[in-house]
Amino acid sequence: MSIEQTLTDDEKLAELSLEQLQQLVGLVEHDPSRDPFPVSGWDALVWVVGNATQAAHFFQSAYGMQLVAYSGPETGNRDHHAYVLTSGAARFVVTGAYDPASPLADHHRRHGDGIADIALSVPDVDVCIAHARAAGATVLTEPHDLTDEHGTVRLAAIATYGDTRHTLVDRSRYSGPYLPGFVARTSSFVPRPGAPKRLFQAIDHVVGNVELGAMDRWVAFYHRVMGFTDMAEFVGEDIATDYSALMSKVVSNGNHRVKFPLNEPAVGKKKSQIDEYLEYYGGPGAQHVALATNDIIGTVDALRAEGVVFLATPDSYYSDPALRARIGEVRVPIEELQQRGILVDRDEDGYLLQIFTKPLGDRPTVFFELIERHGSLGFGIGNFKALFQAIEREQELRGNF
Ligand code: TYF
Ligand code: FE
Repeated sequence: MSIEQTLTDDEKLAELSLEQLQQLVGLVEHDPSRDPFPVSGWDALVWVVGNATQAAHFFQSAYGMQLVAYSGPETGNRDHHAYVLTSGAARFVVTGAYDPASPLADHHRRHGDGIADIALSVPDVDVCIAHARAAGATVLTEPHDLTDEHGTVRLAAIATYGDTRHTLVDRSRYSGPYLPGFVARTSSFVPRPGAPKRLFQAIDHVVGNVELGAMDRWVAFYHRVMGFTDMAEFVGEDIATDYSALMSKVVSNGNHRVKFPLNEPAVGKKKSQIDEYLEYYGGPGAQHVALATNDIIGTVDALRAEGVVFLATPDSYYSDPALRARIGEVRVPIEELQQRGILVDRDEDGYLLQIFTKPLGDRPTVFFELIERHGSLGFGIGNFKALFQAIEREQELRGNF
């Protein structure tokens, strides 16, 4: 068994087994000794928002996340607030400016609420940075140690699309709640009686939207700089011109924990949803985060009870005989999925259940997907038509057509 087959500390803390991760996120075996840029998994998604204090509350109250650490003016950080939240192995860090002159205030002015940093866990920060630099990447932060009484974390950062970065994190010599400078803090939030213990267990994928004509360059970046490889699913020009108004390819790291679909707009009859994103985000950025759950029914019910709004799926989707024939038997009656608007897709490896929220913030930019995998390693290509029609209905309501 290779070291990549062992669980990350976050996964151990979340009491996830290898078998569960294989099902949840499609984890595969991988030999890191021949990988030029070994990545173990996700470290954190770092959000910049207009009001971190309230966004942290929202991620606890609606998405059932646990507050585990904090940094802010009371702890000596006079620039911003940062709340660290977890759900299973997934970690979000929600940041917002305290000082009006904070760079986070500028980030928020330009982009609105969004994901500034897709931080990845790596066994050797220096090896990754040496390889990335030789491959022509922009190194934003050189490798350095942060130390406190809990130990040492080694970090560095490289630039990716737009103003987004990948911080590379080795926390193998650290036992604190997040990073030096943070204090442990727990939720004062009391979950609703009967709510599931966790609404999601892990991050499955994070999608990037890039400019027209830039998708293949970013795919090549992830190959050359980070040693990622292509996954099978893609949307080419043929599908794009018919209805999707986007093209898409997927890259992943060696063990498939980290999967990055990359979208670019396609010229269609109407304004592409990707163009709408680029206009409102002010350039390329993270479009959606897919959260892996082992009980999408319970999760969707709990989220709806807290006021989360999902894209609607028309009844015609479920009565379509072609879809019925293709998906066959799934673990729940189709009526259960229909009641909730959950989509189904099947491929040669198995099936998946998925549903999409409306944009999280004030701008029509970042949103969530909930995904429950049963063998399928895909992204729901069979649902693209129904999904993109639903997104276009929303676009039309916003007047962005
Ligand atoms: O990650 C994916 O590829 C799927 C489908 O704007 C998707 O979740 C692709 C593009 C998009 C919304 C969903
Ligand atoms: Fe997705």
